Amino acid sequence: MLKSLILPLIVSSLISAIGSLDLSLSGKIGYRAVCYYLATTICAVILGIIVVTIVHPGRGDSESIARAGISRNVTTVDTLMDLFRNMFPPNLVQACIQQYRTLLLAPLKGTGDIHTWTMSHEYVSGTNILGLVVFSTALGISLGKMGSSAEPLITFFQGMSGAMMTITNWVIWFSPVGVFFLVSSKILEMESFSVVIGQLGMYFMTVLFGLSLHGFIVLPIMFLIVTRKSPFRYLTNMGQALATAFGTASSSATLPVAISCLEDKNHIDSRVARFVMPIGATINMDGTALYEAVAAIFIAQVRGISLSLGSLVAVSITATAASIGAAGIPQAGLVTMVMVLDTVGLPAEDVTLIIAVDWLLDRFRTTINVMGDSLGAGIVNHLSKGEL
Ligand code: 7O9
Repeated sequence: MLKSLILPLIVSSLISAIGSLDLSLSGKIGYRAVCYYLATTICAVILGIIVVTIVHPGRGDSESIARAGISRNVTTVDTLMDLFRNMFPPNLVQACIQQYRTLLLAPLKGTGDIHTWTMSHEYVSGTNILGLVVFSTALGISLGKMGSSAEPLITFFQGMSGAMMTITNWVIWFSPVGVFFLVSSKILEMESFSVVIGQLGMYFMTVLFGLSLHGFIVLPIMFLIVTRKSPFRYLTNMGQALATAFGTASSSATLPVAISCLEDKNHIDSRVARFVMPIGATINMDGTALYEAVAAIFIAQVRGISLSLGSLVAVSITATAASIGAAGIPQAGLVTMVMVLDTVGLPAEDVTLIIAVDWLLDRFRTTINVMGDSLGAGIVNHLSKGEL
């Protein structure tokens, strides 16, 4: 139910929020939000690298961990270029259901030439959310510039956005039941908790420790310093959104609930919440960035590869890029992880080492992602108060 609200909600919220703000003010708000996103994501990655280096969960006995094969021919450059190609979709209707993906085709047998790969592309199913966010932002900016002739359209999108929030408030009534069943079905699917956690226990705890440090210490301190208000009261008010994030493992599905908590319980200006949150859900993933850095270094440790300072820097850059780009990369989950592994020269199949606990860690990192977006909305709202 929440997922069905995402598409109309982000499009109408972005257009109406940006359209109803003064152009220079929406520029400032966007700039503040993006600075916060970058700063916190980089903090998360560095924190992850420090934690995984100190705890050192990988003990170099890769044979004890089961392996399976997955392969698709991709390069990091293609993956990142797909991100830019998805930002500017040629057809908006198609963007609602498909994403662009580069294909590398192996040389044909019998043609003599065994070195030339052909580049092609395909459209895979999945909403091209990045393209829609970029277009909605552009439309919002243009409406903001047009003055009174844009008013009917702004009113229309305000109505749409308001209606989606009304439906959200109905759906929220189901959330305790929904979260309960989403989590318990996963627990029942699991063979045995000790099998899952056993081999990967240290790794699991390392990620969890890193995420908690970031979510309960780094981000709240930032919030406290900037706003001088209690971050824990603020986060308690976000409880419903955080529980939904944990239950659904999806920051996009949580978006409607998060906006509702921000506006109704934390009294964030609705123009700020509806502008900043869809962008945050798309590009700001602190938990994911921390997780990818920890996972790559853990796998290197298991394989007995020691990483130079240069590789650590490379990991932090790709993990940051992967978390910013995830929504623009088709089938992101695995692909972005492979991209980070690639920078340290590890093979793609090695993601199978950590797949067993991914579904559970996904829930924790999504919760931190939503926490980061929400605290960011509070910080941007505080900084922009005078101008609003
Ligand atoms: C996690 F803002 C929205 F609502 F428009 C929006 C819609 C869709 C935002 C993002 C997306 C989207 O498709 N995001 C996406 C995120 C796509 C693929 C992978 C991921 C990464 O997800 C996180 C992770 O796996 O670490 C996490 N599950 O925050 O949702």
